[in-house]
Amino acid sequence: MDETDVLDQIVEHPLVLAVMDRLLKPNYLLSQLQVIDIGPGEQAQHLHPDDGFYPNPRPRSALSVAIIVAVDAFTADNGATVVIPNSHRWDDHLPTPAETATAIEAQMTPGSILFFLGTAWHGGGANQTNRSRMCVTAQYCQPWCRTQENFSLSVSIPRAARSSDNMQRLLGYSIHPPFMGFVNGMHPKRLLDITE
Ligand SMILES: O=C(O)CCC(=O)C(=O)O
Repeated sequence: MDETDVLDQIVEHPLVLAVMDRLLKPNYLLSQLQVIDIGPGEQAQHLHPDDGFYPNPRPRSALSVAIIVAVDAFTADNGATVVIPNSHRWDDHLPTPAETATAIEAQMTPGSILFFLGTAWHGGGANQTNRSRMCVTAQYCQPWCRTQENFSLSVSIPRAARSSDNMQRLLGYSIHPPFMGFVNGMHPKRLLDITE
């Protein structure tokens, strides 16, 4: 078992994929997968949109969608993620102090999921407690975008071969029509057949 196998069930949870199916084009990709632990006394993270590194000017449709799954309860004082409502519609400006003041905390019970578009301004909150606040976060992007983590290099072909069809698709064993993602002129899943 690899270290992140346990997270597959979150990445490909039917509820999560159902939302991604609505918001992204077929054969969207897993862009990033992380565990984030905000320790006691940590200051609030700078607010940011997750897909800001794609240079296309705003306002625009989101090129990615994020989930944050609470492992610990998210509370007002332990670093719950804060999100600025409607900021996914903004142009390229930075949040003003008045806009920053409208950010709301995503208070969640363990196991709850926060979904937000990659264009939405958000950040980890300040942890004013003496216990850490852990979450699992994943980002999914349009099938024509470059992913943040290069999963086609970091996940071995044998490991991909024993993953589910959904995971294989999310890791890049898929084609965005007419032929983005091909390998040697063939569908990339052919690589997995050869391994088997
Ligand atoms: O941990 C969180 O609440 C948010 C983290 C985040 O937005 C990030 O690391 O980009």
